[in-house]
Amino acid sequence: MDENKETNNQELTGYTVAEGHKSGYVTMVGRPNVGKSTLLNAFMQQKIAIVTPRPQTTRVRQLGIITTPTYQIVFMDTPGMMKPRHKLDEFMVETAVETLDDADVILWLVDSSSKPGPGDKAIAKQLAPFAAGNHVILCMNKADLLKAEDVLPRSEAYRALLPDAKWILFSATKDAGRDELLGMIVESLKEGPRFYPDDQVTDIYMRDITSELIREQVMLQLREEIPYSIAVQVDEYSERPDETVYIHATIYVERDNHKGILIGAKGAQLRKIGAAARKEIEELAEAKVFLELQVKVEPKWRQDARALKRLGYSHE
Ligand SMILES: Nc1nc2c(ncn2[C@@H]2O[C@H](COP(=O)(O)OP(=O)(O)O)[C@@H](O)[C@H]2O)c(=O)[nH]1
Ligand SMILES: [Mg+2]
Repeated sequence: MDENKETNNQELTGYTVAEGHKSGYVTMVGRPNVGKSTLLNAFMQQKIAIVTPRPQTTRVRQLGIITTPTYQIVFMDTPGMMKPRHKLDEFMVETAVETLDDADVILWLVDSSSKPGPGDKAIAKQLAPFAAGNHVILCMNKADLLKAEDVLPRSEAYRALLPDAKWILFSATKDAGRDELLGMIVESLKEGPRFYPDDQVTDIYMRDITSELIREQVMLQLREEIPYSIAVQVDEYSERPDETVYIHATIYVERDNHKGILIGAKGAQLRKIGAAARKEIEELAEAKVFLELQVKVEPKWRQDARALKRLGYSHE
């Protein structure tokens, strides 16, 4: 790196970095449920994004920032790419697609334990222009679920969809494969400045994580359509003088009968959701938490541009 560039970098972001320092934005895209958020949390060694066995858990872009003396990687976790059925889906897909142009490296995650489907083919088409520029790593995740005899044909089937991409077969849940993938990412980065302070790990605030942790419990504890048709708004998050945290949140549902199911007999279901969410929030906040939940019906909010905006699902 020449001296001019180093000066420019410092002027750009205000952080002093060593010669040869690398940096870049790395986005994680792919179909719902392939393990994008799991990989982000594993890289970060802490929970940034909520993870459930259900597809379409992630709704907004999440940042995870790793800083070492020699590089800074800004990971972007995105909602799964699929065919939109309503305005919320449209918002989620746009969120993922918009990161492609911002990214220095694109991680295309697929689930190697199942065959490539039409969804993977559509994404491969969208990524082709980026792969030609050498920016895409095909990350064949969940290798732990893959039978030995399937390894070769399966990885060849995925690689054929995007022949220009670099690739790796790994498990987001296993250290070895992840370390190798991190090595490939760092290799792909260019010299560049630091964008965030050394100790910043995300751009998400406790308030936002809180609403995500409540939504995660609804996704884990309820079935069928309900998890997809709820939104959570934190109305109050206050740290009190005695170092406890008071939180009031509203869970929005689309239908009266969903409200009934969410609350449960004598409020038992809502209490269960609240208790589990509170435990998770306490762990992150490192404080005793009082969590009050209420449920409100907001018909068709997933189709309502104004409701989407109020609930934070808008690009404006
Ligand atoms: N067996 C196995 N399961 C995984 C792996 N990575 C993710 N999962 C699981 O796949 C499901 C979806 O993961 P998630 O990270 O929410 O996927 P996303 O929708 O792409 O963000 C969760 O149940 C994860 O525990 C992996 O490497 N191996
Ligand atoms: Mg996710």
